[in-house]
Amino acid sequence: MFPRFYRPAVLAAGIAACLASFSRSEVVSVSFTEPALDRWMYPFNFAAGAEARASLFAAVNQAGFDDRDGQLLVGFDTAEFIPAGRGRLSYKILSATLKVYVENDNAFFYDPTPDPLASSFAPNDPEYVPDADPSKPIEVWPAGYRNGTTAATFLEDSGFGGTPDVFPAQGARNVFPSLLDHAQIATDVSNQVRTRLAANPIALGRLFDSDGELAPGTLVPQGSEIRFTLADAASANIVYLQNALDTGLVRLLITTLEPTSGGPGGGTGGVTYPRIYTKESVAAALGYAPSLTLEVALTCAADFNGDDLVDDSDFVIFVAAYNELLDARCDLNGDTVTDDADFVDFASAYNDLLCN
Ligand SMILES: [Ca+2]
Ligand SMILES: [Ca+2]
Ligand SMILES: [Ca+2]
Ligand SMILES: [Ca+2]
Repeated sequence: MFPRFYRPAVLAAGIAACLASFSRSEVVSVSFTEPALDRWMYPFNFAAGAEARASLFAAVNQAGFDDRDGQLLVGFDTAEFIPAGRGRLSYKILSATLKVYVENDNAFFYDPTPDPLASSFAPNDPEYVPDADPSKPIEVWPAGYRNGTTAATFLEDSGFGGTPDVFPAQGARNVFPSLLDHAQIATDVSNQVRTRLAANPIALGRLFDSDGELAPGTLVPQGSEIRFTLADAASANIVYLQNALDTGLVRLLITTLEPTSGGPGGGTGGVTYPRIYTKESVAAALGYAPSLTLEVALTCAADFNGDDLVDDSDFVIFVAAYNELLDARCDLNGDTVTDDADFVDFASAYNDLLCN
């Protein structure tokens, strides 16, 4: 086992390689102006895939319903523009931005920061902490699947779910927001309040109108853009996104823990949760469909930052994953962990310097 942060002298030898042969690997920039599929994932959505909007809300601790009750699934098929099947580590995601648009007007407040999970507990719970700012952030998560469904087989109009854990709909959904381990095994976070499961989404939505980013705590006007920055090479979720490009199927779930106080799911009072335009909305013609913009460098596996070189910058990224061990970010031999075997592969590529 190499000591953590150990850097063998042999690694320095590659620096002298001639840059005259430098040739930039392919960088693909593509914008999808609407998704291949978008679907309101709610057990009583009887127009699956054809609905013009999706309500995002929670039914926290309501037996028979998931904590994250109303969710929006969005899917983009990327293979036509970004060749699939090159191997996960060939895809260096330089930027990835998902945008969706708010359908309702002044119904909820802009919360751009994470809320503690305990702020969703019952106020009489000993672990409850108050929410420090109004509303809940809007989150995007990797999609996980159950009941034999997959990203390839679950279509916009596919069935919501299978047999529920608790009638009528708890724990039933075929597609769910997920916490992924290093082997990309998905755990459903739809009930993370009642199960007290700590997990982080890929990103929180930032909200913009034509004047720029909204001020936190203000009511959100209709037509506001919800912007998710998906790519952060330091996040373990980068592995999910790279796998998605390798299969050509990017599938994401947008959800919030904002509870219903009206509308579907019970309760009284007005709507206090976001509603999002789908591609079927009348407004889609005005550009309100969910969109995805990607910039991806197709480079060699050990070039972790996608600049076509395997150098010290990549070593820094390697060390971060190596120190986690149960982390596939720099898993060059495909066994789901980043360890000494990967270091040997990395050192070889480092000594070559140029991707080949
Ligand atoms: Ca749809
Ligand atoms: Ca809040
Ligand atoms: Ca590099
Ligand atoms: Ca490995």
